[in-house]
Amino acid sequence: MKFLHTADWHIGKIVNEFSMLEDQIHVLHQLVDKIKELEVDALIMAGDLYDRAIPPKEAVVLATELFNRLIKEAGIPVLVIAGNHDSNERLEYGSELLASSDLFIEGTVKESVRKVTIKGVNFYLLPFADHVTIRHVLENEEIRDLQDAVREQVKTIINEMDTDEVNVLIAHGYVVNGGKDSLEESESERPLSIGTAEYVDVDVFEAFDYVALGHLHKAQKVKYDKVRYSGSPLKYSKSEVNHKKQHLLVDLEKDRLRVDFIETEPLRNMKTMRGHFKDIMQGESDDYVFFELEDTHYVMDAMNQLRRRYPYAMGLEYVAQKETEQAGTIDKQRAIEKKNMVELFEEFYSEYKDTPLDDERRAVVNGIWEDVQKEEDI
Ligand SMILES: [Mn+2]
Repeated sequence: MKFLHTADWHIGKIVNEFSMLEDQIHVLHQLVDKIKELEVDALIMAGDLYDRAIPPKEAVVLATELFNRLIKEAGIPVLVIAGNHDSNERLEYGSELLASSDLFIEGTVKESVRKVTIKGVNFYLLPFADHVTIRHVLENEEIRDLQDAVREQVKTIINEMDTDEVNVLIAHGYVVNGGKDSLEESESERPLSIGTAEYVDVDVFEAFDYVALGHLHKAQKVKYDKVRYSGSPLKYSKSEVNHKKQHLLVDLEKDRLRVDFIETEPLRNMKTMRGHFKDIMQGESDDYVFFELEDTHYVMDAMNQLRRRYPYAMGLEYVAQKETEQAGTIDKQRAIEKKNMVELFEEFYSEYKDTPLDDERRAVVNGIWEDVQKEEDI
């Protein structure tokens, strides 16, 4: 079985006021062209098909075109799950009927995880949902966070799974090796939950032969070769400029895994440019550019001037100023750390009252401070 693992298409995404649609049309149609040349048995889209719960109509048109081409022209089944950016219910529209046309879209969480078998390989489709929703669906009050929830969902799969067969899980979220530090994140991934742990330990997925993950925009594996993020097909934030975007071609049999990387050419690259304004204005580019100006003084109307030579200028930062500001803050912080409480109070008093602290008052403050310290010692 050979399948293509992709994720995080985020169709309809807007980055710093630039619509990515043209770029997505370019790169995703190119991907379908490549798939037609490769011998592939299925395509996986592991969540965040769209960027928003209600995608713009152009985004829906593109998704439809791509699915049509994959199924009718390339002749392969397509497996899609909802990510945290998708609307679970909307994504699932017509899903039961589409399944008979080889388009498998799993949007909402159900009591049992949907299984699709293609050429003898079982694919389990686990759409993204928060732990409260999963707790409700599974009627399990012991579920306290996302890790509990996903563990319970995986249990229901494993109970019915034949481990002699090849089993693939498709999921969306943070899967970690020990802690979240094991992952390389990007700015364009939205947090999954506020207040509770949002990550799932990789060992929850031990029983599967391959785990096709979505959510992180940088391609990476998690602890094992068989647990992978494909990453997004395009750079979607400044933090992604150094990523190498790719799609994973997975060749899988029982106890044998080979992963190859399929590359597509973007319409425009996304990059950062650092330097002085006057030097940068000597060049030009049709890429998406984030500028890091080293000038110490603000340049009048800089962005508009830059856009004459860089029509896709995305952002502008004065790095030299930022660095001096940061250095200034650090110096101040260090100076504060060196002072004792009475000195700090003296500063506060003179700033607030606009007059220095006299000896009599200093004695009072000293006395209070000594009492406080005594109490703390007890
Ligand atoms: Mn996501």
